[in-house]
Amino acid sequence: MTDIRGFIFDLDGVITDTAELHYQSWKVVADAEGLPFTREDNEQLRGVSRRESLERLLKDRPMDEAKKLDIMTRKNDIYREKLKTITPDDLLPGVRTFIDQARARGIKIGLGSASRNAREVLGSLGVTALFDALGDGHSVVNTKPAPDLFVWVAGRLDLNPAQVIVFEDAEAGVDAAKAGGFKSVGIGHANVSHADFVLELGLKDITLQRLLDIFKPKGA
Ligand code: B16
Ligand code: MG
Repeated sequence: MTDIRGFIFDLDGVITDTAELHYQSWKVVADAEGLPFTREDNEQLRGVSRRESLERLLKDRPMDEAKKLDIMTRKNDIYREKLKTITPDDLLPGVRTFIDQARARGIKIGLGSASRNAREVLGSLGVTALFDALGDGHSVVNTKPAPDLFVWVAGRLDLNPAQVIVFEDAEAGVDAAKAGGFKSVGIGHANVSHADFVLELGLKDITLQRLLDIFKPKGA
């Protein structure tokens, strides 16, 4: 095992909770299109791209590309309006302290979010400057559960995956971390039990030192 030199954080569900805003936005367009969509359905959209979200929402219902683009644009316009309400108070508990402590220890910090709005959200949260590398929905072609986004961020941090812990709230995100050879911490209790370690209550539930101890190489 290698010493941990970097952390890559997912955004929605790890640093802040935009899932409800995604839900409300998809709900408006789903209702307008007569597509059934519930909060439970929304859980299946965690961590997956906007396009994959629409595909899951449609299930097997056929739709031409122009219509899909129209729906994705409408959803995003609504979502971006809602993002205007985000402030530093929307950081999830424990996040700021955890990242500050990690930086003080020389651990490099990356973002690995599927969202194309991630930079704006980080800015509204007032935490952009804490990140050494930002990977978002514009960074790579293959989205989670492909490992590409996390590998791209690790490259920017000049680290190997084995030196990095990925923090993820989504099944697809933990799958991506594992596929890339990263260590993983699952946040929450929705389908992340295959992570190396699970924090049901989020980053407020652990100190930096304890987490590093958990991932310390055996015998070190
Ligand atoms: P956008 P994450 C993901 O964020 C959300 O969990 C997911 O619900 C959303 O579809 C995806 O971002 C794309 O977002 O429409 O803003 O590009 O968890 O990867 O930070
Ligand atoms: Mg997420």
